[in-house]
Amino acid sequence: MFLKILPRIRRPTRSYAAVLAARHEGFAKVMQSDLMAFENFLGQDAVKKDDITNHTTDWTGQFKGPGSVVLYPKSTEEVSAILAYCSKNKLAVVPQGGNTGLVGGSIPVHDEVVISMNKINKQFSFDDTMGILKCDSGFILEDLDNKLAKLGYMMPFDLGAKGSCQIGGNIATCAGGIRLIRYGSLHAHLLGLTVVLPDEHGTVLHLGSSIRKDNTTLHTPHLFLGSEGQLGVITSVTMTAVPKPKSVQSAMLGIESFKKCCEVLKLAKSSLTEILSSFELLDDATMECLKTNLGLHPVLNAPTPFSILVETSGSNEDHDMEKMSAFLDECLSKNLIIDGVLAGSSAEATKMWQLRESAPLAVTRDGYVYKHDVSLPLENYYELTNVMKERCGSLAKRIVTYGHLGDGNTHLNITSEKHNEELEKLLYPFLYEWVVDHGGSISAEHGIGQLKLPYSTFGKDPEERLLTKKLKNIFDPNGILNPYKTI
Ligand code: FAD
Ligand code: 2HG
Ligand code: ZN
Repeated sequence: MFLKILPRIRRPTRSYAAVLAARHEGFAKVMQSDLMAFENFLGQDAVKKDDITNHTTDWTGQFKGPGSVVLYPKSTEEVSAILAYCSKNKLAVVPQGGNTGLVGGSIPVHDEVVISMNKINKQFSFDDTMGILKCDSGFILEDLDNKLAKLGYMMPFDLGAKGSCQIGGNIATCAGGIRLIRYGSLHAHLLGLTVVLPDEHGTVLHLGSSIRKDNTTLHTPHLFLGSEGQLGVITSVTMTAVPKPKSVQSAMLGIESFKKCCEVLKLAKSSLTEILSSFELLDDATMECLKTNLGLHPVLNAPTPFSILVETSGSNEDHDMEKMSAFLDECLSKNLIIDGVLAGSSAEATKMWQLRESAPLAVTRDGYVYKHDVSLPLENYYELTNVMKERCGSLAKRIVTYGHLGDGNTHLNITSEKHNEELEKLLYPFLYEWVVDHGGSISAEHGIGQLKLPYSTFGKDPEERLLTKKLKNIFDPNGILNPYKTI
C-alpha cells in the first residue's frame, strides 16, 4: 500500500489573528451612494444600518465585528443584484444564515456588508414518494422538520441550534449533529443547489439536479458543502429527507470508565444495528456544569464519571423495545454500566435530550469558553481531555467534555471567568498539534471560520490547500466573499 507522508505541520510563529485582523485596503467603504443603490434594487425595508448587533455578534458573544449594513434580499435575483453590485464596487460581503455558527464565520470582521438570508424562505416543495425536498435556503431547520412531519418525513440531521440555524447555513457548514451515526453526513443527502457567485454578473448557478442518481458530471453541489460562505451564496437546496420513525426509544446510561463507554458503543452497534440513531457522551464535569449554571439535574440516581445518551429510531415499537431491552440487559450482565434509565414517555426523553443539548449554553455561563470540535480515534478521544486537565491545572475554571461519541467527535470545552492569555498560550497550538499527531482532525463539524484560521493547515496536504485557494479564486475573483476567514 502507498502511504503518503505529509510534511511536518507548519507551526505559527506569530499571532496570525493580529495579521489577519487588518482591514484589506483594496476593499471600498460603504458610502451613502451605495446605501441608496441597495435601497433602489431591494427596497428601503431591506437595508438596515442601525441596531444590527444581532448580525455583528456571534452566538457565543466572543466574536464581534463593526459591520456596515445588513441587507435582506428576498430572492435569488436580489442576491444576484447585490453580489454584482458589490463585486463591481469592491465591497466585501459576508453571507449569514441563522448566525449560530461557532467559529466566527458568519459575522463581519470589519465593515463587510452582511447579506442575511432570513427572508429567502418561501419556496418549499416535497416529493413524498421519493423523499426529495427542494426549498429556499433561509428556512429554519426546525420549521422544515415540522413541515416534513406532516408528510411523514423528517430532516436526516438534527442539532441543538435547530430553532435558529438555516438549511443554507447547514449546507455551508456541512453540519453534523446528533443523527449522523444513523443517516450519514449531508454528503449522502445533498442533490442540488442554487448558488450565486460573487462576480460582476452575480452569476446564478443551478447545480446538480432533483433526482436521486445523477453521475453526468462532477458533483458540483458538494463543493459547497462545508464551503463556509467562501465560494458563493446558496439560495436554494435540494436534498433527500428520511421517513419519520414511528418509534423512538431513548436511554441514559451511567458508566464508570471511558473504556467501558467504547465497549457499550461496540455493543450498541452490533445489537441495535439499523435502529441505532444517536450515541452521545457527557462526562461528569458536563453534568456538574449543567447543574451549577442552568439548574438542570441528571436523570440518573447517582453521579457517574460518564453518561451516555443512546437513542433508537425505528418503525415498530415492540421490535425496538425488545432490542433496546436486550441491549440494556447485556450491558448490565457484562458489567458495562453502573446505572441506566429507559425513557418511559416523550417527556422523559425530552429531559434527557435537554441535558445534552443545553451543554453548549451551560459552558458559556462560566464567562469565557475555549471551544473545541475535534475528531479523534476512540483510543485518544478522552485522552485529550485528561492531557488538557493536567496541562491547564488550576488556570481553567472548568474542563468539560461532551460530544458525538458514536462519530468520534469530541467537544472539549475549557472555560475561564474571562479571556485569559496565559491559559490561551498553554492551549494553542499545543492542543491542535496533539490532535493531528494522534490522527485526528482539528475541525469535525463546525468549520474553520476565524477561530481556527491560524491552524487551518494542520494535518492538511499543502497541495490540497493550494487547490482550495485556486478554487476560491475561480469562484470569487475579487476576493470579496467572506474575507479574513477559512481559506
Ligand atoms: P451561520 O452561523 O449564519 O453561518 C455559518 C457559515 O455559513 C458562515 O461562514 C456563513 O457565511 C455561511 N453561510 C450561512 N448561510 C449561507 C448561505 N445561504 N450561503 C452561503 N454561505 C452561508 N453544528 C454541528 O455541526 N453540529 C451540532 O450538533 C451543532 N450544535 C449546535 C448547538 C448550538 C446550541 C449552537 C449554538 C450551534 C451548534 N452547531 C452545531 C453549530 C451551528 O449551528 C451549525 O454550524 C449550523 O449549521 C450553522 O447554521 P446557520 O444558519 O446558523 O449558519
Ligand atoms: C453540540 O454538539 C454542538 O452540542 C456544540 O456541536 C458543541 O458547544 C460545543 O462545543
Ligand atoms: Zn456537535
